[in-house]
Amino acid sequence: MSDYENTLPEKPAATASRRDFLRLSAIGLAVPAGLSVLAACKGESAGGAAAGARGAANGPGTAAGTTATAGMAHDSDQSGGTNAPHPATPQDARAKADAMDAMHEKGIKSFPAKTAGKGNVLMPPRMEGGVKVFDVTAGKVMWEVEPGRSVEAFAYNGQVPGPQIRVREGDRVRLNLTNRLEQSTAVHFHGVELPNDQDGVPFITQPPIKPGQTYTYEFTAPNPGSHMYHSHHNSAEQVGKGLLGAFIIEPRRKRAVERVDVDYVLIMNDGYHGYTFNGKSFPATEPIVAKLGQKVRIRFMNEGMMIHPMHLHGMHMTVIDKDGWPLPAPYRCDTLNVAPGERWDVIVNCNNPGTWAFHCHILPHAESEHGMLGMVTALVVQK
Ligand SMILES: [Cu+2]
Repeated sequence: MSDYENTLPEKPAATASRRDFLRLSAIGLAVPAGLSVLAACKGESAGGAAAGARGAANGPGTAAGTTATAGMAHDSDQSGGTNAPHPATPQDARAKADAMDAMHEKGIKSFPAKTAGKGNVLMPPRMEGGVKVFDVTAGKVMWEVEPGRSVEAFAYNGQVPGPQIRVREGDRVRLNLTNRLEQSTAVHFHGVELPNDQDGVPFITQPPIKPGQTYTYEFTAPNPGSHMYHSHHNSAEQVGKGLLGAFIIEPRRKRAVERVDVDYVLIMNDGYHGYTFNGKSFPATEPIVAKLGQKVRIRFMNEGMMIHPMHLHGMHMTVIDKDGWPLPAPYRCDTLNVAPGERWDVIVNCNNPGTWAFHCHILPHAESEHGMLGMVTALVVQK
């Protein structure tokens, strides 16, 4: 990052162009240690990142603190909201624009913000007589969704989403679920074609797992693909609060299209914790990082209750799998609707360097007048 900071003017010029704003925004994006962010955002295509910049292009600068923002949020000028014709003087408008822009900039520059706890961490199995064993405990925790906002969560092994489980087609798999919640639960393997008695639905295929009990699931991993595991008991609350995770069955033989450099699981939720990717809301979401020329596979999984059209800037996605099943004819898109329960696997050929906004395109899931929020992350393509 410091390489790019050196190239910055001390203050953005009052007549800064939208292109300048984009360049500055990209510099504010930090990535995990050892990685650097490209500042080479290419102008007009990063529209989402520039949303806050549109009102700031003209006129002399007047510094405005965040205290000036109350009027915007609550419409105290009775103008009918930010979309209505605004009666304010040009000076007032400029001050308000600056205040709004400052909030947007602050959010973007804090990305990726540090929070306590990380979910969706790959869980190595314990081998027991040739069986891959996963010991999972469901319990209540406090979970930091974004800096300073901690919520009650139901978590597998203390993580939201629960640990990422990967096995291979044909593996013998055992999952021991211990219930430390104050309500019963059960685990359903979503998308996995199991014998009926392993399906995890209380009163249909098994008794509920009561508080304090441990219950064992065991099966041979069948159809490969991007699947999920989650509670199937009082699930609006239990899944909404975090009892969910990725359950990936690797195929015995990979297709050529599956040979990728980065394999990323992106789980969406929209319940008790707000709009989240892998248990975190922007700016605490995690950027996806690749090098120029690399191939990234993204496995979208929607564990929420709403659709989320995922939109990638700068490059298209090639959709290869739906619910773990290879598509007969992969197709390209830049916006992919992911409905509750669905999994979609896409490949991104990272041929366009820069920091690219990557977000749900139901706009209130991604942005407010205070800046970006919720279902926003970035795909960083490093030169
Ligand atoms: Cu959405």
